[in-house]
Amino acid sequence: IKIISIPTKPIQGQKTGTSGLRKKVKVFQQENYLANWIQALFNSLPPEDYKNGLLALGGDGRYFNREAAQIIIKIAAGNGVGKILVGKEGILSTPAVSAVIRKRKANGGFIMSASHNPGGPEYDWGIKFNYSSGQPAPESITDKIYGNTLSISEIRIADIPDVDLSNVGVTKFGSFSVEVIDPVSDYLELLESVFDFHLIKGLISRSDFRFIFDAMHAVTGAYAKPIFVDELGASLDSITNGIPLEDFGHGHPDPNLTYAKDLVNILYAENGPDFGAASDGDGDRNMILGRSFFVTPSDSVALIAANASETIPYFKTGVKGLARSMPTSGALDRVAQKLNLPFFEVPTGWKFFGNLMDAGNLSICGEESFGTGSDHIREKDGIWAVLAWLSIIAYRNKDTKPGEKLISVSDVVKEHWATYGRNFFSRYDYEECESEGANKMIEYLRERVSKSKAGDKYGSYVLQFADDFTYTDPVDGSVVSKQGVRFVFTDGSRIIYRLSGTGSAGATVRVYIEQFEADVSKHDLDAQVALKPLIDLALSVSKLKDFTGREEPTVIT
Ligand code: VG1
Ligand code: CO
Repeated sequence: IKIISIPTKPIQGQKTGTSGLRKKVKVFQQENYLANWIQALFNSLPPEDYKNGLLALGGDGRYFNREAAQIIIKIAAGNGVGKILVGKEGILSTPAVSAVIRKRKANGGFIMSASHNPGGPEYDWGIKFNYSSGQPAPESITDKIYGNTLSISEIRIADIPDVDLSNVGVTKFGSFSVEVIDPVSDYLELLESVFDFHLIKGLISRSDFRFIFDAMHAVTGAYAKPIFVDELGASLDSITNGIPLEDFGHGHPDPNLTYAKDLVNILYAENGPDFGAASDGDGDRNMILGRSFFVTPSDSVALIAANASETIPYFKTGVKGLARSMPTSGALDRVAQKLNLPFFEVPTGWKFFGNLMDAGNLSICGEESFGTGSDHIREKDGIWAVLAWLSIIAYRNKDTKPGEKLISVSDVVKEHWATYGRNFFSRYDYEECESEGANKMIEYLRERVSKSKAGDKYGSYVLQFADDFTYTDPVDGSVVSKQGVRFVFTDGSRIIYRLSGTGSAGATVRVYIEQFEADVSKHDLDAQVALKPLIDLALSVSKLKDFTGREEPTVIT
């Protein structure tokens, strides 16, 4: 094939955030913006990681993916990649890309998504690169890519026509080829090896169990019918917003109490379904609801961990270890302690779990931000989490006869709290604040941290320590700092402040609040009520209103 060299100039600001490079579509549409980043990536990888190699490519179906896919294919060919596996119509969820990379032993893969951020010409686009184990590229690589975007002078692109992505099959261009694959089959095959589909099917087909899944017009729309309906026997009308759309039907594809309000209303209506779930833009997040009951993600991962070896065949041989991101509540810590399992606390973002998994130290992990997963792949996995929950409910109801009351999602969670205690948790998001005020607030908090000492009084709370979280990777020794300011009190309560690394405009301030409660008689309290004193403290300690000018958060989870 003929390779053309196109001269180019560095573009500022192409630094990767928590999960890939995310900007407004309009930014990516600037001349060479995406091409520069892709070429900088190839300039950053050792040649043996891609020359004549195999890469995967897919995305969540959002606006600009079609153009982007062609650009990526041509630059990959121009840099000597041997073959690219692309999901049909460019569709592959984030967990499916991870699964495909692992199964096909690819050198890596691209994910075209800005995840839970809205899509469409006026909204967001994003790109992420995953490595050969299927995990998001580590910071050592993304830092290199950023460095190369600042010195780039040439893009190497293959002179080939656009590739038709609408039919499964192989197209050859000399030594380079593109294989369009079914987005579902490799992923489904993996899930079938992880879960007992027969057990889950038994639950879903019960007439006294009603299930609903909201795909939010995002990528899991392509997976929901093949998996829940065709394989597990759910009815077709149990899938809502099941068609992936380029703008997610004007929605904000983030499965939480604010942006998945329609689903929440259905579950909280009188005589609502028994089980509800939703997933985000790229299919790696999940929200789990019971009838009139919300499972906070920090509890979800703890509960899955506590029940995994009994209810999920993949974990029958044992769970190697557990991990959570730093702001995620300590509910999982208690399970690790009780089950005597290795436990890890990592910075926000899935990339930090992969090393622990590759080293064989970690099986199940999660984040408070609706991300849950395991070492079956190296990304969080929305449908995996839904199947894990269905497995638990199915297992617990193995012997529930027709006509008897089913053991519900809320029964299972309350029982878990009674055993382990309840970690009340809430997150307040202040989206699209002025960057200046938000940065100043974090500076101010860092200053407070440096002046604080154990024993300081904060209202009725006594400080155990305050810091800005630093993580040393136990596998490769790499260190990341400034991962979130935390105030930890002697009773285990915590207040944490971070700025989001996934936004595309202004700054999003996240405040995480957590308090442990052992007393069962208090477990039924609403989290907002139970946490009120600590939330007030969090707002006053940070002077958040003064710095951001915000009276109320945009999202509460
Ligand atoms: C957020 C979440 C984080 C998650 C990340 C990617 O990051 O807090 O837990 O891993 O999004 O999720 P931040 O930096 O905005 O807080 V996804 O589903 O957008 O890829
Ligand atoms: Co996502």
